[in-house]
Amino acid sequence: MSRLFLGLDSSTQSLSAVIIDLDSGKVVAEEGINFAEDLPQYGTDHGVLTNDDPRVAHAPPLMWAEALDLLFARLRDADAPLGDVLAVSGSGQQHGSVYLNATIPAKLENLNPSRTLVENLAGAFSRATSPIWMDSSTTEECQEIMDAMGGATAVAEATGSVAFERFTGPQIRKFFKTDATGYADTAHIALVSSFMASIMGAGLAPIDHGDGAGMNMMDITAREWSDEALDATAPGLAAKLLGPVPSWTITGAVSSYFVKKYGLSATALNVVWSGDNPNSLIGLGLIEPGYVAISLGTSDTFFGTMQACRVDPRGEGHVFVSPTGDYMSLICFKNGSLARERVRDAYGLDWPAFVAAGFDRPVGNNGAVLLPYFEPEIVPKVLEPGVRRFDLDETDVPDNCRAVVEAQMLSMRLHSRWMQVAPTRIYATGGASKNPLILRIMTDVHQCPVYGLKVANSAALGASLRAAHAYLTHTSDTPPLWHDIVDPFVQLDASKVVRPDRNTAKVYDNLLEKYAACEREVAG
Ligand code: ADP
Ligand code: XUL
Repeated sequence: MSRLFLGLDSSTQSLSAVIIDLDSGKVVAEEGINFAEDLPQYGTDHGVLTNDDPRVAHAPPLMWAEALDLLFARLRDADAPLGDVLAVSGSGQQHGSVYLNATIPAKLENLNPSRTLVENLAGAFSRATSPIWMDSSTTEECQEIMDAMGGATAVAEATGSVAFERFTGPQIRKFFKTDATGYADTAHIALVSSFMASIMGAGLAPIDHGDGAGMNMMDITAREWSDEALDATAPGLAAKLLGPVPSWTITGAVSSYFVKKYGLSATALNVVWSGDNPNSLIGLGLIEPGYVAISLGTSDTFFGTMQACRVDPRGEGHVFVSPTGDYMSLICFKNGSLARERVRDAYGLDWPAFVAAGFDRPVGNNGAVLLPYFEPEIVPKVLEPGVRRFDLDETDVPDNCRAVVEAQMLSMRLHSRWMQVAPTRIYATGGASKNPLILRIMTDVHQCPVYGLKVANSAALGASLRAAHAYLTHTSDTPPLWHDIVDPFVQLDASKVVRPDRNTAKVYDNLLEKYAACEREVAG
């Protein structure tokens, strides 16, 4: 038997697909479209439209639709087993929003396979471009929403996060304030995820709980739109939204457009999409509280599953809903690889030399602390960039290499305390997760085993696993177990696990106190 499921991932720079075989635990097909390279006519730089105002970041939603046509054509031309797929779901970059007029439902229901998606959807937008997560132009609107709702903490307690510039509510408010006619013409506001799910399912698809939590509009515990938040955002907003619904909701069969044109089965089910972080949580197998991922990319992110809804009192972290129905936390540290690279480059080193230098110093580096705010930092909030050293001389190369990594790992430990989840295993992913110095310091600072994970496209994989879970929930009498679905796809290489040296615990407990004091001095 082989039961196949398709997962799509509409990210900032690309649209990708994986088809998994649930029974063999294998990925059987994979394709991708790069927006800037494959769709240059949209004029984006890495998927984002350039703007004179550096705070503004928008993307053309028709580009995402056209990418869907290109991707399915590639899958079909590569003889991917589209006809055997039982259910489809997807992942969208979080927070981005699509503004549609009253013509959209009819257009979705009548997608004509002899025309392209772009031709089919032309004229359906009340706003030509979509603000995405990189946009930081809504500071004023964030303040207005927080004022209307009784302050930052009140917004965080109600919606899971304080008002953030990139979150959808402040973005909607800005649109309402700057283009009242466009806002009035908007019959429906979708997220990137629900827009793509709407195309796949031939009708407006609801927003799911996971992505809904990234809007500053959903009551995080009731999992309903918060009337208070909607009122603080823009008038008449409830009528323009669909959902929020559990992440395993099936909207119906997939659109006949994809059946006739690309060979999907007419009985394949369309499952609501979610955000990229909730999908990655599943793609990395983070389904138990205490399993945490540290993704070491351009920025570093720290995320994991939580059973209780706990909101960060300092307003630095986010609470989303996990696709399992639990909660998930996410903290984003901007100076991740960026800072490590800057230190490495300052001393003219390559990565092996950086690693050797760091290992040359003792655990705890005799109390040296380096605060690596090469760029403004999100956590802790530091608006004015600057590097600060305590008991550390800039000319001591090995000390600086070790200090930057120790500071970053201590920062993660300090700023994740609010979750009240002691990690029992850490999955390290991203470009820097092959660095042995970073893994050693990570395991010792957190006193927790670290597994290096090689999951290429965790968001698309997570979407395919969510499609499988929704399908099984829908078709079987007994609810499926997430472990049964996820475990075969998350390969832990036991020989590569890095285990903490218990003798280092005390050193890092002490250094954490010192680190926190240094941080307080700089970040307040
Ligand atoms: P993103 O998804 O943000 O594009 P990646 O997960 O691809 O990022 O990671 C890219 C980063 O990985 C680069 O910024 C680079 O500095 C870092 N990196 C690559 N190799 C190493 C290494 N051996 N040690 C530390 N960092 C590394
Ligand atoms: C999360 C966030 C990004 C986007 C794009 O809050 O803004 O991770 O989801 O990847």
